[in-house]
Amino acid sequence: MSKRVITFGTFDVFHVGHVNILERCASLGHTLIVGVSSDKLNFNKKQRYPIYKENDRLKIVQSMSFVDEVFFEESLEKKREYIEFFKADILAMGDDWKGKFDEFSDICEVVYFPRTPSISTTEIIEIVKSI
Ligand code: C2G
Repeated sequence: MSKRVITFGTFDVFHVGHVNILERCASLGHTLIVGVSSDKLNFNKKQRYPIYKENDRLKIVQSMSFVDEVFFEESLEKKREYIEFFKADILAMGDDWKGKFDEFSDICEVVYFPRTPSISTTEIIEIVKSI
């Protein structure tokens, strides 16, 4: 059966860990929908804006061959609405979120993939700062 997969993320300073998770998410179904968190959501969450602006982050994610649909995730509280609106059969995330989205297992399958080790946006920013 053809399945619709949804995932969420900031995807700031896009790196291979982001490619890997999107590739893994895509492998679960025939359509991959990605919610890219808005600049405002990030500011509210972390009191700082991402390095890349939301339109650029969205464009980078959209350009991946295995991504079919993108949208801005405006609120962390709207996951259920997004899952229902996009008719997702599966919600897939990296395992730093393990258990956090199990509440949605009444409307879709919830899958967590292992994170790619030794790379993160925070680490890249720290390395660049120290050069
Ligand atoms: N990721 C990964 N391996 C890494 C880094 C990130 O698998 N080395 C995954 C994360 O687990 C996540 C996705 O890449 O599934 C996006 O990560 P971030 O850009 O850090 O986004 P995040 O802060 O997790 O935002 O509603 C939830 C938020 O929008 C998620």
